[in-house]
Amino acid sequence: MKKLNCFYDWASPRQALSVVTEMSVDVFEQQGFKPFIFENPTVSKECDNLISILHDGKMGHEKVEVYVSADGTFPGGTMPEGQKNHSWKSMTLKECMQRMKGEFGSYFHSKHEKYYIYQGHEFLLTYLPDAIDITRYIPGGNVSSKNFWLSSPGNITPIHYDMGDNLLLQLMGRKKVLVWSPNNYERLSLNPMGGLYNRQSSIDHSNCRGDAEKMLENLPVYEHYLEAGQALYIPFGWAHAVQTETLSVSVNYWWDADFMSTLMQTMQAPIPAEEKEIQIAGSIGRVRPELLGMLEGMKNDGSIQHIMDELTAG
Ligand SMILES: O=C(O)CCC(=O)C(=O)O
Repeated sequence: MKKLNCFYDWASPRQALSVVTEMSVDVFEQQGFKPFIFENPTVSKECDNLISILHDGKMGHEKVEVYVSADGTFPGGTMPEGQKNHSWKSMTLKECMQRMKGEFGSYFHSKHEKYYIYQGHEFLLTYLPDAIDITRYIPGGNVSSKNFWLSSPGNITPIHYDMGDNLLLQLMGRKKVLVWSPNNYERLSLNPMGGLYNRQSSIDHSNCRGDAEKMLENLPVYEHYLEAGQALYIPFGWAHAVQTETLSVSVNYWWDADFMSTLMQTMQAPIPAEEKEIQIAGSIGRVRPELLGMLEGMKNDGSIQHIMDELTAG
């Protein structure tokens, strides 16, 4: 596993995330729409019984789609047809747990393969205690999807960004999470939306002595070990990578980023034009490479000034 993990070791300098214990919809704004941790003791208490919920009774008999990886990595996005290292397989949750523990029924790719209930369907959340539901804190309340994640130690979700704001809530076990600001798109070599490897980094993290080291060293990164009862806010467009440290259950909630209104507010804010794209990328964190390119073009041809004049008129 050491070989696959190397990019986690090199990313630096590490920054700590701020932790809030009192949550409300206003906290996102107070935190400048940057990533932060919400720590909730009620949730961790509720999670004490989770392992028996997963093993026993009806939940264990539910059929789930399991993401199977021959190399321990679990990339999302659109991958080429015929990917030999990755596939999806139907099985019960109980069988998935048995496979995670090494009690195989039959092999899929290799005896080293790993399993992930990856973005598992939201009906699985109905088995979980009501008290874990933190969607009441989501600004606007427009949750676009709720997902269930069951992962064994060593699984890696490589560097990528998502299309919405996200709360990733840890219910059991521990995950190591790295989060990069949108200022670092180029250094992270992120593929654009749509097309192959949609929003995934093309850094070959299995090539430890090559690209990964060069591209990630000296790149500031937020690092956090997400423990049961903690939720991580990942704003739209912030790249992240996750390594499961111990048998882990998480849920996540994606909601629509209020992207256009944030962009408008930033464009109208009384700051010099040349600082605007830094503001958008850095403090607000809702930007993507296409947008930076567009803003750059608009700055050069003076059209941002024209739009700002129109927006602020009257
Ligand atoms: O927990 C993981 O392995 C990946 C989670 C993730 O990428 C997300 O919530 O966007």
